[in-house]
Amino acid sequence: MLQPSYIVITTPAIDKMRAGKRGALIVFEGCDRSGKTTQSSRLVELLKANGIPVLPMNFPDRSSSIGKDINSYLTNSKDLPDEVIHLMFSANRWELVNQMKNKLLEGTTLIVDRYSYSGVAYSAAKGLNFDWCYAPERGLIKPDAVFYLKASADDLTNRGKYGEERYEKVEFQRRVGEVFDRICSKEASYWHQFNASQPADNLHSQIVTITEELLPKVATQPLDKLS
Ligand code: T5A
Repeated sequence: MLQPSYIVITTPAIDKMRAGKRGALIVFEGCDRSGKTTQSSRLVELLKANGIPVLPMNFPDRSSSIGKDINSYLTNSKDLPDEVIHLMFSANRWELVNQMKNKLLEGTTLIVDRYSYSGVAYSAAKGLNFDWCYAPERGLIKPDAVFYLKASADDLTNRGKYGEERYEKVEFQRRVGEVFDRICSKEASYWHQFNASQPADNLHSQIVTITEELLPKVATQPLDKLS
């Protein structure tokens, strides 16, 4: 059993992870301010404390040149057509696909704050065609699990700093949530939905339970692609 981050332990499951097996690709998704950063950071710290090789990632990765343009768009200092920014978000993931693959095959678990599904949800919520939005994501690495933090848009507006970036508007977030719900029902075999309005500690415990089962299970499975 994974222990709280202040206790470092070794169990058969962890020994197996250390034996050259691949890492897991775990993605956090949800509307703005749903608690993805809080929960993904806590999971990273827990895995590290248990000696499991882990790397946190987040999309958009604002450090690359594409990422810098995305940042200018999100902070309203640059305008781009919806189709263009959509493809830039996707390109921002493709920039890192080889690095992600290598890390996973080396045995490192990746905990990723937003991925392809955010790309689809935010652009489809603007009115772009769902299948068109999904097309550039095909071929990227398929996550082993997606943790979907779901809360009402009204609840999330009350959280710190809401409203600073381009998409942080209640009506828009409601539409984004509807697209996430649609993806969640379609991809139910590896999506796990959580009530993001519950206390962060409860949420963390539920996420840990699923992660604990997932890591040894996927360690011997080949990587899959989004199709
Ligand atoms: N986007 C992204 C696209 O359009 N296409 C794409 O392809 C991609 C990848 C930036 C924007 O880009 C869009 C989506 C976004 O609009 P971002 O940088 O990830 O994406 O921005 P946010 O989702 O807004 O990320 P945030 O860091 O702002 O929110 P988080 O990570 O969901 O939430 P977190 O953990 O920072 O928590 C927010 C607040 O809530 C509190 C925290 O303390 C904090 O104050 N909180 C809770 N409060 C009560 N109960 C809980 N359980 C709580 N958990 C956290």
